[in-house]
Amino acid sequence: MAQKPKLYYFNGRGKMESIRWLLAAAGVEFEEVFLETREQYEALLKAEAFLFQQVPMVEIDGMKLVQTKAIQQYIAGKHNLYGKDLKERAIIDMYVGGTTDLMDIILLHPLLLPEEKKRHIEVIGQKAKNRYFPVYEKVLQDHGEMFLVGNQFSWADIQLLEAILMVEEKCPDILSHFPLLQSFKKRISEIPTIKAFQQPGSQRKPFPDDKYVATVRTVLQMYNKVTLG
Ligand SMILES: N[C@@H](CCC(=O)N[C@@H](CS)C(=O)NCC(=O)O)C(=O)O
Repeated sequence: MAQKPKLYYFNGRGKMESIRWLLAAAGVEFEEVFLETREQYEALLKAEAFLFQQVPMVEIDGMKLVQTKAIQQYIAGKHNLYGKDLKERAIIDMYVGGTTDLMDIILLHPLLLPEEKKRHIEVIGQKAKNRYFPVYEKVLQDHGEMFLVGNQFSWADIQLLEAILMVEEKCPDILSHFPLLQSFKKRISEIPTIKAFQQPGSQRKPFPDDKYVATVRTVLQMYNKVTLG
């Protein structure tokens, strides 16, 4: 039996969460190694576990894969979540690029100074409402299928659902202007593997708290302030 993929990251969302979503949606069981201390991270660096001295790293099929996008493309391709041809893959990459950009804005949130967080939530809501969600609403309207690309469930659908849920955590009414995204969310959430990943006790991670931020800062020796500028 093939070994389960092993994910090396912090015990929190960050750049690994979309990889967890992808594996979970594909119905793949995985193991996790959580970085908790500087010593553990340095030992892994010394063992040359991470090609560019960075995580996420995923041990899968005899490889130690790094670079989030490369990891996702491999998993999506392997599990038939990456379109039927080169054109569909390009469109999936484009849609995933949009949701990644939106989620990258949200990833900053826990690192910001407390006095900047309220303004940042407004930025998240405004970017979702005015830039990203209208695009996916229009795609669903024009394309007229159950899924974003072709007529087949793909990585683009998984990541759009993840992005919707992330924005809703900070801006609960965000979908009120997007009826097709509302039905999309409902439909995709019903897919059994996705439903299971949203149940308590799954390997899905909660919104980062102060403890998570402190661990990341200690392990990476990252003591700089992050501000909205
Ligand atoms: N381009 C990489 C960036 C990975 C990255 O920035 N990882 C951070 C943690 S989320 C890290 O390991 N930082 C340590 C460092 O850069 O020295 C990817 O997309 O995976």
